[in-house]
Amino acid sequence: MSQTARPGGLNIYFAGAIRGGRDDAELYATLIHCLKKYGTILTEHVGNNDLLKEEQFLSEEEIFARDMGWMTGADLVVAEVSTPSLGVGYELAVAERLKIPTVCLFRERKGCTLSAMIQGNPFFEVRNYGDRDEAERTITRLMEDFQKQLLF
Ligand code: 6K6
Repeated sequence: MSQTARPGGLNIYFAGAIRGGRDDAELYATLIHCLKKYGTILTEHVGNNDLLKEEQFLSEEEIFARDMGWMTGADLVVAEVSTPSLGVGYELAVAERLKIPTVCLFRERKGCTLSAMIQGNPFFEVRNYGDRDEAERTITRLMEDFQKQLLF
C-alpha cells in the first residue's frame, strides 16, 4: 500500500499509466525513487506492480475516491505522460482545476507526439527528455527550483 502523507514534507502525487499500459513501469519506479528525496510519494503503487496487485482487492470506486483524496492533499503533481492513459489525462485535468503545480515528463521518440491538450496547456510544465538519466536530471533540476520557489 502507498505511503501516508508525512506532516511537514512535500506531498507529491506521481501519475503514470496503469491500464493505459505498463511498458514504462520500471521507469516510473526510478523516477519515484528520485522524487522520494524531496518528500512523500502519495502514489508509490504506480511504479510497483506488487503494490498494484494488492489493490486488486479494492473496488474501482475505492481506488477513485482514494486517489482523488490524495490529489486534494498534493503540493505537486509529477506525471510521466509517454504512455497515453485516460486515468493520467483525467488526473492532469483535476490537478489543473485544483491549481496544483504540475510537471509532465515526456520521452521523445520518433513518431510519438504528446497530446496538444497537455503540450498546448500553459498550466503544465512540460519537459521532454531522451533517456532515463536525462529524466532523472530533469526531475532534480525541477525539484530544486520548486523548493527555491517555496522558500522565497
Ligand atoms: C490493480 C490492478 C489493476 O488496477 C489496479 C488498481 N488500479 C489503480 N490503483 C491505483 N491508482 C490507479 C489505478 N487505476 C488508475 N489509477 C490512477 O490513474 C493512478 O494514479 C494513475 O496515475 C492513473 C492510471 O490510469 P490508467 O487509465 O492508465 O489506469
